Amino acid sequence: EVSDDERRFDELIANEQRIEPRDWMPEAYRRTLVRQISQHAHSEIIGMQPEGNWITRAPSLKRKAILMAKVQDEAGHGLYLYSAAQTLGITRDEMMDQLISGKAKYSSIFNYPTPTWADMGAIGWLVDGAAICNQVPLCRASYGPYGRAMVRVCKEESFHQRQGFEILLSLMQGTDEQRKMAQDAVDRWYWPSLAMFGPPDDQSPNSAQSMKWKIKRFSNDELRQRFVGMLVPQAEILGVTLPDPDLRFDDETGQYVIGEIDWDEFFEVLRGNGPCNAERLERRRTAHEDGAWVREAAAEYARKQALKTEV
Ligand code: FAQ
Repeated sequence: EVSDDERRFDELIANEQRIEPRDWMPEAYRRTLVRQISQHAHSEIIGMQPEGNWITRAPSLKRKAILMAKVQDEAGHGLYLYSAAQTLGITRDEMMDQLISGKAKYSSIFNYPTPTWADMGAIGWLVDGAAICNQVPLCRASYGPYGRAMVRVCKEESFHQRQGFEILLSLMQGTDEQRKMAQDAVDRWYWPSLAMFGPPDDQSPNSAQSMKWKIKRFSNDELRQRFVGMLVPQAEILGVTLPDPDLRFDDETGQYVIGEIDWDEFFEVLRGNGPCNAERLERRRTAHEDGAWVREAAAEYARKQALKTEV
């Protein structure tokens, strides 16, 4: 027996209209959104660390200013997304507890180290490039606050992607040593950036339902394909080699055929065993504890302001 509420929800989805916070929604839809949006928010916040590592060592004042702006954008995206998740009934404290206790997932990509300056280029080009491919369709997600948040986030991500490309381009026009550094960073980030799109479609338990609900618009493999198609001509311009000897364009299907992704490595990273998982979480935990006084002061200020308006 389908209730009136449910019928209306199904109609909104079928008509490409948006679900808003006060609308009735199935519990599972709410849960899926909280899961995806909070993981996305956590990714932005943890994602500040690999690049934060280079702010004090950027090679020029200009590079430093740009990198600082980018990392601040990521903080903004995180807060924006936490707010979107809060419209679904979860609190910021609950989400933060899930993150620092290690229960919450965040993107696998941020558990890899950034040993050289070229990593800033590779992150911008590959990681932000993958983020854009994944997030542009999310601008049309059926849940209003999430879709609208994605519009602004995507605009900023495209600036991030270009700044990464430009870092790599400068290095590739530099000395042999700089070119080697750029290629080495691309070699290390290429495969993990392909894994960002999530497991292959036949091992993606959430995809089918999320696509029915029009949260996701394309499957993980479809978006991965689109990403590789975007990278190939850009790699040519840069003069870097994508580290996949099996990569080729298949004229029959009109698609790129890519080599085998190391899914064992991906699932190990998800289990907490990537090269930097422990370090990333520890950093976040310490920052959270060090910031306790700010939260207390803000709460106390709010309490006093409320008292003032009462009299
Ligand atoms: N890492 O059934 P599916 C950025 C999990 S961009 C970790 O396919 P779904 C910008 C998945 O959660 C990065 N876990 O799941 C930036 C699920 O586990 P669960 C963030 C992953 O949700 C750039 C399980 O595997 N972007 O931050 C990953 O339908 C530079 C099964 O997977 C987003 O979050 C992974 N890579 O599809 C910042 C985009 N992939 O929850 C700083 C929004 C999958 O059942 C610097 N999210 N899992 O326990 C999405 O589009 C989707 O959630 C997917 C996964 C596509 C990530």
